[in-house]
Amino acid sequence: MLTGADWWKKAVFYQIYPRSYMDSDGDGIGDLPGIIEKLDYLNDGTANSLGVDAIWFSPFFKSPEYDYGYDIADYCDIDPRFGTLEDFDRLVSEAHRRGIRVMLDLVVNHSSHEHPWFKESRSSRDNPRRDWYIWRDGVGPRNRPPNNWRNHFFGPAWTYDEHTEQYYLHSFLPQQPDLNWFNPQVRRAVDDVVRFWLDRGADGFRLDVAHVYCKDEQFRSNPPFYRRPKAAEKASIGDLSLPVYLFYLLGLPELQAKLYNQHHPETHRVLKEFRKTLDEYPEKTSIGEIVGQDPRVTASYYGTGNDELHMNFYFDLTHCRWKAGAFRRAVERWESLLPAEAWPAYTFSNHDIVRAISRFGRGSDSDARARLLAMLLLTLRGTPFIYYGEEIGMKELRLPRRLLRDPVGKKWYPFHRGRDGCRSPMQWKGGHAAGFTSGDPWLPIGPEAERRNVAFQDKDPRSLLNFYRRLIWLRKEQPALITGSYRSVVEGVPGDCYAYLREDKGKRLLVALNFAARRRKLCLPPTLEPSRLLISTAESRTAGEPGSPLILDSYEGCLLEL
Ligand code: TEU
Repeated sequence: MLTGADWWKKAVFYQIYPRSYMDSDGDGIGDLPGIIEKLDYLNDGTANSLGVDAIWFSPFFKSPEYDYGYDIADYCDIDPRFGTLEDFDRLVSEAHRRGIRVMLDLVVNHSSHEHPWFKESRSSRDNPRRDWYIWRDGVGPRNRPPNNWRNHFFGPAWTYDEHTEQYYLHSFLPQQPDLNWFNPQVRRAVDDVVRFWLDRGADGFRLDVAHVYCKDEQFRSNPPFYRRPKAAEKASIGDLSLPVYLFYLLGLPELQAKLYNQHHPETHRVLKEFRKTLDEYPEKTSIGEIVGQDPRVTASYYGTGNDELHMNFYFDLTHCRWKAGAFRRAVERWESLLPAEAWPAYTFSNHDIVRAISRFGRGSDSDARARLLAMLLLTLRGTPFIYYGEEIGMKELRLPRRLLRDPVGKKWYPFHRGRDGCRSPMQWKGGHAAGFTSGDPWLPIGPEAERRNVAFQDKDPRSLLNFYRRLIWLRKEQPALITGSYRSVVEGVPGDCYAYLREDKGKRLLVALNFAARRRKLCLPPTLEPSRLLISTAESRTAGEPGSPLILDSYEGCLLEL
């Protein structure tokens, strides 16, 4: 197991969506015993396994599943669909035995409306837990919601409760009431939850929508989207994919600039307290899901002097157009904005967005592009997060409306099919339900499962899976890829290629990525002449002599020693 206070900087993380990973009891829903069965696949200590060092689990706590686990009804228990606390303990010890750390999803902007805290809170206006959530009177003769805030999925952020004749706030579904982070008792209760899991062996947390915790205390209405403050560091139009740019520009789906219901300064104080608790325990870590239009704001969640979150996702990279320069500029922007001691984290996929291979892929180019992205992800300076199935090139599942499970998809279909498409069951082998369950899987199996599965790719040395394995194990032996500095190389590099140096104690590695569908020649300056090829995405190229000038095949990426 990676040890030391900085283990997470050296680690490769893997995200599991527990509902969809492995079902051990045939009910069509993945579970903890199923995950335990697959831990050897993730890391058995040899290069035959994927070699990941940590898993982030999307929530498996007690939940009525209006938002599939992101609505929690008991923070300190496992949902019976997934198993028991004993299964959790076994998961931790079996994972640790294999050198795999365990990261839990902390979803505390809101709870489920079925959480006992909320049930008490809504029971009467003078209940001691009333102020644990955010209750306001309606306004005007027509008893309108307290302000114009919209929730992040669809519709108003306020729901009227007939029983006590007040509105409560929910930044997501009405079944996800927001906790009141200005209440010190709430902070203590969440701190207890954090300690409960740390004491039970968890190695850290991913913080769900941490930028939303605290809201304007005066509950001012948000301005319309066209009056949004200018974000000086926003990625240029050319660098973001068009839908994402429009999403930002129009403040979709709310058509408002979320000025007063996110990124409140008090949230930073909350996160500093959270960090103090983590620091009482040895070797713990955290990563924030901070969504913001301005990367300077996202960067601020590292705190001052690294006293907030250990890492924050940088989603700009996820939303780039397929252009070498767009990726390069996005990385450079993040590198230049981060405080010196802040550690980047990168990902291309998660349970909320279209799978990268389908988002970036074009027809028959998809697999080559997926390999290139793998090389980028695993060679940048920062901690890589792989989403389950990414390593076998699982593609987005496209569902008709009647089969959608995600409330976001049901609402926005056909403009947005929701998030079911990236949550389809892990594809283990050919045949029934891709080996995920002996029963009926809760979501259909993704496309091309007969070859996009673990068993099939395990046997093929040229498969994407084996490429991931080689790259991950190679990374472990190259300190320059982990602690080394990052520097873009532009001289002699064509515009549709992206190259960078990773340097550590005199050891210099060059990463050269060709984003074009055609061959490209790199005329590198003599000081950057590669001497040895470590690995290429193209199986036709064998390790060793790099050749000069360096010619990259279509979508080829090379990792070279200088
Ligand atoms: O996501 C927050 C978030 O902003 C995105 O969900 C986004 O709004 C959405 O995908 C638009 O389609 C986190 C979790 O990752 C997500 O799964 C939860 O649904 C959400 O918080 C609420 O807990």
